[in-house]
Formats: sequence, C-alpha cells, structure tokens
Amino acid sequence: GKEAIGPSAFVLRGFALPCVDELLSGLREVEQRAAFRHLVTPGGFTMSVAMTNCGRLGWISDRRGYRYGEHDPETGLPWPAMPAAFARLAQASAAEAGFAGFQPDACLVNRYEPGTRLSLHQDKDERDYGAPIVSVSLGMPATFLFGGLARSGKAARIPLVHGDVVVWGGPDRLRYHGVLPLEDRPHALLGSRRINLTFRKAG
Ligand code: MD5
Ligand code: FE
Repeated sequence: GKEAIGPSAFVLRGFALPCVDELLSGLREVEQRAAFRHLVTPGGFTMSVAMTNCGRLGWISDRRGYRYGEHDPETGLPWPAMPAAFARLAQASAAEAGFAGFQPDACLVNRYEPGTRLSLHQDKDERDYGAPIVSVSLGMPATFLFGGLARSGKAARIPLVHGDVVVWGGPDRLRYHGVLPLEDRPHALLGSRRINLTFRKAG
C-alpha cells in the first residue's frame, strides 16, 4: 500500500519487512566500524538521538556547523560502505514512490531511546534537492511530525512502526519535520530502541 501524505511524499507500510534480517546484520557491521555517538549542534546542544553513517558521505554536526564528509571524525576512517541490502531497499522504495534510479551516497543512521526526540528542522545540507529522501523505521514505534515550508504552522502527526518506509521528494522534500519524544514500548527484535535509516543523495 502506498499512502500519500503530501503531493510528493508517500508512506510504504511494511515495505522493509521482507528484508529486516539483512538490514539488522548490515546495521551490526556498520556500528562496529563507526559507533553511535551524540553529536553537538552549532548552538552547543548535545543531540538526544545517537547517530552514525554509512556510504561514501556521512552527515555530522559540531560547533562549526552541519555538513557531509567522507570520514568519521571519531576515527579518521572513511565511513563504512553502505550494506547491499540498504542500497537495494532504498532504491526499490524510491522506485515504488515514482523516483526511479535513486542512488543514495549517504545513509544517516539515527538511534532513538525512550524520551529522545528530533525537533522540527529542514534537511538542507544536501547539494541537490531534486533527489528524494528515503527513511526506514525499525524497532519501536514513533510519531513523525510533518509540517510545512515554514517552521510555524501546525504539523501533521504520522505514526510510524517497524518496517515502514517513507519517501519524500519534489515539493515535500524541504518541509519541516521532526519526531516526538519516544515512548518506551519495547520491540521484540530491537528492545527499547528505534532505528531510522535515512538515505540521501548528498554530494
Ligand atoms: C527520523 N530523520 O525519523 C527522520 C527520518 C533526519 C530525520 O529527519 O534528518 O535525520 S527522515 C525524515 C525526512 C527527511 C527529509 C524530508 C522530510 C522528512 N520531510 O520533508 O518531511 O529519524
Ligand atoms: Fe530530517
């Protein structure tokens, strides 16, 4: 099922379920090489969501700003390669939503624990806003906030559960969005965690 949540944004309910085992083994490899960490914002706040990356480019934040880079600043090593199962799912999801030929070069991995949240923001650090963004939800459920092109105005609340995939493109790509503080509703495979894989063409 393809559920439109905007002119060019779609929820694909359960689209990741057939490949969850592969995604979780890919995730274990990624986090062994590039551990989850809490980034600091340019304003000096430590993010409650823990992050890591895979693929050629990784997103980071520090006191100097937000940017994509080829190396993990913690180790100096290139980010781990994007597991094949990640790339396949991202491409198939984009195609399902009408964006054939999506080839992400960046996968930001977000780890939420009970009480953590992502405040309203826009994703503006990528070079080409023409490419869609694909997000895969694993583990505990979350409430996604989907706002408009201005920070003010009210945001729709969209429940996302294990296996859901969301694709944003076109005019929806730059909408404000966030995630409400997570409730502790432990998941059978992931326990008290939510993992979100966010695929982008950043470079
Ligand atoms: C998450 N992560 O659930 C979300 C999923 C992030 C982030 O927001 O920046 O890491 S990606 C949601 C998203 C991406 C791009 C555009 C829009 C939503 N949107 O226009 O609503 O961890
Ligand atoms: Fe975002």
